[in-house]
Amino acid sequence: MSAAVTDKVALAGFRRIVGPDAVLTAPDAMAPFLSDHRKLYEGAALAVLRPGSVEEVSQLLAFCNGTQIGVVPQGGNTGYCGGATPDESGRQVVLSLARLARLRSIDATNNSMVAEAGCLLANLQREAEAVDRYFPLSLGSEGSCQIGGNLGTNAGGLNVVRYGMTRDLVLGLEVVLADGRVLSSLGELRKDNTGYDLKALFVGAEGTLGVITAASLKLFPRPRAIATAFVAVRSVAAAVDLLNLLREASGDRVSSFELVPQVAIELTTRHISGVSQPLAGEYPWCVLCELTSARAADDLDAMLENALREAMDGGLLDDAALAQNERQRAAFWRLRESIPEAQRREGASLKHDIALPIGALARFVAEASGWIAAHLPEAVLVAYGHVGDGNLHFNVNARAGTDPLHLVSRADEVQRVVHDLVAANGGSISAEHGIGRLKVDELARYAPPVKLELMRAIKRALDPNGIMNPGKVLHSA
Ligand code: FAD
Ligand code: 2HG
Ligand code: ZN
Repeated sequence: MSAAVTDKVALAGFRRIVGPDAVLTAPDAMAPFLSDHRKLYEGAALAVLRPGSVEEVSQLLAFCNGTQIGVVPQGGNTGYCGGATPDESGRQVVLSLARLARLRSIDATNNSMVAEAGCLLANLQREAEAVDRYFPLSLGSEGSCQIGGNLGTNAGGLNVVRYGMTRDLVLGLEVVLADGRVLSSLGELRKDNTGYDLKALFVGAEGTLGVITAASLKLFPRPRAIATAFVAVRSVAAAVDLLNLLREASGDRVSSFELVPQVAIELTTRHISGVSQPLAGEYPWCVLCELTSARAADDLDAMLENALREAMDGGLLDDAALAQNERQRAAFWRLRESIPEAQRREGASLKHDIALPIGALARFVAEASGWIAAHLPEAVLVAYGHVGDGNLHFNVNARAGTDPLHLVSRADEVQRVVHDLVAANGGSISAEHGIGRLKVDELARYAPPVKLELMRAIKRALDPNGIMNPGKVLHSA
C-alpha cells in the first residue's frame, strides 16, 4: 500500500532516516545537483539526499516507494545524457552516493576489490596500483566520475579494445531495490552459474532498476611495458586495417586505439594550453594507439615500430611519431582527452555517440559526412573516438562566424539522418553514454519491439511503483 504525502511529511521522514545535515533543501546547496554536465537540463527537487550507509539508502528507498517519490541516483554528475538530473516537477529527490566512498577490501591474490558506489574512479585506479595491480577502466572524466555512475552507465572509455566495458569488469554487485530490499551478491568468483545473471541487469540500467551501493571488480597485472604512437592513417578504412595488423603483430597487446581527425588537432591546439601538433604535417585522419604488456622485458617500441613500418609499406599510413618518453606519451594523451573540452570551448555542438560493426565504419563515415557536407554548410564534422571498439563520437560543431542557434535548430533533423544511417549499417545509437533522458525517444524508435516489451516487464517487476529514476531510459508508465 502506498500513499502520497506532503512535502513537509516527506522531508521529516528523510531527516529521520539520514539526519538533518544529509538532507539538502537550500537552493544554493542543491544547485550543483540539479543540472547536468552539458547543461542540457535544469531540474528541481524536493531535496538532495546524502546517505552515509547502505542501511540509510535502503530506508530511504523503502520510504520513497511507500510515498511514491521519484528517486534520481547521482554519482559524479558527469553523464552525457541527463540521466542524473531530476525532472522539473520539484517532486523528485536526488540521491547522491558521494558519501558511500569506502574501499571495503582489495585482494591482490584474487585480483579483485570491493568498492562502494561513491568511490572516484581515479581513486580506485590508485588503490589498485598500491597493491601492484591494475584497474583498467579509464575515461577523461575519471577525476570526478564515481564507480557507481560508471556501473550505472556501463561506461566505456579508452581501454575497451583490450579489457571490455565496465560490465566486463564486474564480479558482483550490492544493489538496493526500489522497495528497500538489499540484493547482496558481492561474490568475488570468476565462475558462478547459479541461475540468471542479475548483476548484468543493473549495470547500464542508469538507476532505473535500483541503486548500486557497492561492486566487486576485477583487477589485472600492471602494464610494465608500454609503447604509444600518433599515426597519420590514409583513411578510416586504413585505420581499421591498421588495428587488425597491430593486434596480430603484437600478439593482441593493443590496449587503446583512438581516432583523431585533423579538425580535433586544430581545435585542441587552439583552445587547450600545452597541446601541440604531434606530427610535422597535417592529415585528415590520425590514430593514437597504445600497446601494453605486463612483461617488463617486452620491447613494445620495437614491436610497434616494425608493425608501423609494415603498415606504411602496405599503404595504410603516411607518417607516425612514436612517443620517445613519458612526456611525449602524456602529450599525445592530453591532446586526445582534451577534445570534448576543446569542442565545448569552440561553441555549440551536436553529439552522436554511436557504434558500428567495425567493418561498416568507413562506409558509414563516408555516407554521413557526405550528407553533412551537402546539407550543413555551417557545420564542421568532428568525428573521433574509440574506433578500436567501433565507437565514434560523430559530433558536429558550428563553423566560426555562423549562427550556432541555426545549427542547434537543426539538431533533430541531423540526429535522424545520422541515426538512420547507423541503424541501416547495423549499429547502435548509444555506444557508451547511455540513454538517460536525452535518447528515450530514440531508443523507443530504434529498439526492436520485443526488446522494449521485455525491458518494460523487467522495470515493472523490479520497480512496480515506478519510483526509480522516472522517465529515464524508458518513458514513465
Ligand atoms: P552520473 O552522471 O552521476 O550518473 C550517470 C547515470 O548513472 C545516471 O542515470 C544516474 O542515475 C546513474 N547512477 C549514478 N550512480 C548510480 C548508482 N550508484 N546506482 C545506480 N545508478 C547510478 N563516458 C564513457 O563511457 N566513455 C568516455 O570515454 C567518457 N569520457 C568522458 C569525458 C569527459 C570529459 C566527460 C565529462 C564525460 C565522459 N564520459 C565518458 C561520460 C561520463 O563520465 C560517464 O558516463 C560516467 O560513467 C558517469 O559517471 P558519474 O559518476 O558522473 O555518473
Ligand atoms: C570521449 O571519448 C568522451 O572523449 C566524450 O566519451 C565524447 O564529448 C563527447 O562527445
Ligand atoms: Zn568516449
